[in-house]
Parts: sequence; C-alpha cells; structure tokens
Amino acid sequence: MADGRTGAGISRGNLPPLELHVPEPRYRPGDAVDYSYLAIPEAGKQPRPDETCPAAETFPLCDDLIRVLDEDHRAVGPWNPRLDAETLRRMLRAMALTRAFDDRMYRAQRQGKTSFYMKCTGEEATSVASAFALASDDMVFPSYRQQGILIARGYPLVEMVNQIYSNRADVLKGRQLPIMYSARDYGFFSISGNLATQYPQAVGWAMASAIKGDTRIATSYIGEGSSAEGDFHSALMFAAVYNAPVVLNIVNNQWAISSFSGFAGAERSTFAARAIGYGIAGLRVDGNDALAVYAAMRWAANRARANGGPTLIEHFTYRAEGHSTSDDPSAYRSAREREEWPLGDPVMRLKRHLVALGEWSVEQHEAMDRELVEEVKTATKEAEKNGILGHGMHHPFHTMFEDVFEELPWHLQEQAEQAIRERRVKWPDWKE
Ligand SMILES: Cc1ncc(C[n+]2csc(CCOP(=O)(O)OP(=O)(O)O)c2C)c(N)n1
Ligand SMILES: [Mg+2]
Repeated sequence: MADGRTGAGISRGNLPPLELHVPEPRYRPGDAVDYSYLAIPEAGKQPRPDETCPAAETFPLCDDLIRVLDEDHRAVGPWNPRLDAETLRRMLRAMALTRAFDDRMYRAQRQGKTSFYMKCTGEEATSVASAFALASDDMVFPSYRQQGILIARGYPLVEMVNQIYSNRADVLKGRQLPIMYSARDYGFFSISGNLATQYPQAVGWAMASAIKGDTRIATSYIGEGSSAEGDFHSALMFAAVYNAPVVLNIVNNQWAISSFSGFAGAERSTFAARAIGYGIAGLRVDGNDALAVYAAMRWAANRARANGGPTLIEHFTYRAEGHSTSDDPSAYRSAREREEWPLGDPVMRLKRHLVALGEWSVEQHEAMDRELVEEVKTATKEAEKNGILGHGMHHPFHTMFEDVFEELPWHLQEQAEQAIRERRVKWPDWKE
C-alpha cells in the first residue's frame, strides 16, 4: 500500500514485525525430562555474609543456591546451622507427620469426608524447617501449602481435621474452605485464598510491631505464581522503604496449578533476584534441604530482629503432586519431572543425614512412620465423631448469620428466617 500499511500493520522498511514471547514449559505429558539446564551448585560452597551486612552483599546469593547437605548426607559449609541431634529428629518427625497427615486427608477427600484438600508433598522442609528457625511467637502469614508450620508449632491435628470436615467442632464454624486454617494462639494468621494478600499483611504487621517497640517479627509465604500479583510489589516497596522486620518467602515449586513458573517471570531471572531491585537482602535456597532452609530463615530472622531489615527468600523446590484434590497434573506436565527431580526428597535427605551421623536408623524411621500413621488415624477418628461432610453435623444453620454485627440488622434477620423456613420445606426431617 502507498502509505506503507500492510495487512498486518504498519511496516517500516526492513524492520521485523514486533512479536511477543509466550512462555511454554519445557516438558509436556509423555516427554522425557532433562534437568541438565539447571545450575545446581555443590553444597557448602555458598558464602554466608554477616546477618547485618549491607543488602548488596547478599545479591550474588540471589542467583546461587544455598545448600548444606552434600552427596554423602553430611552437613557442610558456612550455612551449616549445627543443630543438635535432638532438634534434627524433632524436625524430621514434624516433616514426616506433615506427610502422613497429607496422605490421610487426601484419602479422606477421595472417600467423600471432605470436599477439598491440598498436599505439600516434597515441600515439607520449606514450612517445617523454617518454622523451627523462628521464635514460637513470631507472626506467620501463610498460604494454603504451609500446614507444616501448624504441625511444627504443635497445633492439635484433631482441630485441623475438624476444620477440614467443617463439622460442629470446627473452630471456624464451617465458614472457611477446608484447609484454610486460622490459629491466633499459634501465631498463624487466617489463610486466605486470595493469592499474595499475605505479603502486605505481613509487612503491615511487621511495621506495627516496630512502631510498638515489640521484638516479634513477621513472616509470610506465597508461591512463585503468586509473586506475579501486584500485592507482591507493593509489599516489597513498603518493606524496603521502612526497613520492616519481615521475612518474605517465595516457595518456588515451579507450578501454579497448570501454569509453569515462566508465566511469573522465571525465564528472566530467579525469584530471589526481585530483592535486588528493591535493595533488600535476598537469598535463594535449596528448598528440599531442611538444613539450608533452617539456616536461611534463621539468618533472615536474626537480621530482621536486629533491625537489619527485610529479606526475600526463594525456596527452590518442586510440587511433587497435584495442585489440590481438584487437579490432575498428568493433563499438563510430564510425570518424569518428579522422577528426575535432582534435589531429591526433603524427608529422605534429612533422614539420611541423621543416619550418617549415627543418630538415627532405618528401623527407627520405619517405627516412627508407623507411629505417625497411628497418630493421624487417632486424630481423624476423634474428629469424625464431630461429623464429616454430608452428615449434617456442622454448626447450626443460623450461625452463618452471626459474628459480623453485634446486633443482627433487620434485613439479615429476615434472610436468616427465610433460609431456615426454606430448609424446613426442602428437608422436613432435618434436625438442628
Ligand atoms: C488473586 C487470585 N488469583 C487466582 C487465584 C486462583 N488460584 C488459586 S491457587 C493458584 C495457583 C498459585 O500458584 P503458586 O502461587 O505458585 O502457589 P502453589 O499453589 O504452587 O503453592 C491460582 C491461580 C486465587 N486464588 N487468587
Ligand atoms: Mg507454585
């Protein structure tokens, strides 16, 4: 055309037409998997700067991977937290209990006892080991895959199951999706399904703690997919500007339901490297190495507590199972990804470390696993007495209208009466 227009747009001489890049995961169902593109450095080789160093000293670590457990299951290098054997065994137990709990609750969903469940298989170290590195009253703003923190803090399993079953003993009265716990006495903020909201809340809480002259710090956990939300950036900006005493964790399990991490920017840089732009400390850690996770969190918590400022920690890991009970990962990713995953299994790695130290044995581990299965079973049986999905043993119907207003306004009063009336018509035999 005379004005230089073409069918596709405006052409300028020999310039190529503009195009966008749409990320595509490396592997799809049935594909062979090759992880040789991943840079996995030797354990123990990463420098450990002073906890109150200028943030810039951590920047090389944003592109590295802090690792403590080596190929021979020994703990090596400056990040070795040198935990005593008893603490290591407690940590191992909490991780194995988290897994046993997940397995049983997954089956409970398949049996129709609850509508929904989410496992954290393969990611137990990111929550359990980091919880061990915090003070018990530090405030946690978790997402839905940090059940390991509640378990590490000793929250009763039976309360977790009551919540999952939305039964009459559910302390949240059936008002939250199963697994969206809330435990004020355990410093565990109510889980919200709205991704990344946890970050600004954690930063705000941390700022309030500082304003009050308190010594408690805040921490939060979101997935790598959630880091694409605007809330992520607002939170980092506030944390950086006010030097808030907060530790912000990104659990990079490489998948956000069926979207791979490339859609959150993983093809461009690491997630830890987001810290560099904000001028705050950043650490990238082997998320399947419980000792490295512990050490990174302890470093960041000490830094925050000493007014050294916020830290962004990326836990590099892999979501070994489906996103939730509503998901089928075989539809969008290769099953070989899990099999070939080079950072191993966090429970097995810690177990082998303890065995190598002579502080644990295969027999002890098997006995512990059997014990944990029983412990979870006892808790579920106890919770089942309070009801399961569909048995009607939930909180009385009218309670859904309570606890928001001190006095129920007339329009809600009317709605409540109407709801109860309609229910009597629909289910005349229903007893409340
Ligand atoms: C604001 C918002 N957007 C979308 C969703 C739907 N959603 C729930 S979980 C999820 C994936 C999150 O992935 P990631 O942050 O990587 O965490 P992961 O599930 O891998 O632990 C999405 C998109 C949501 N709950 N909230
Ligand atoms: Mg993810």
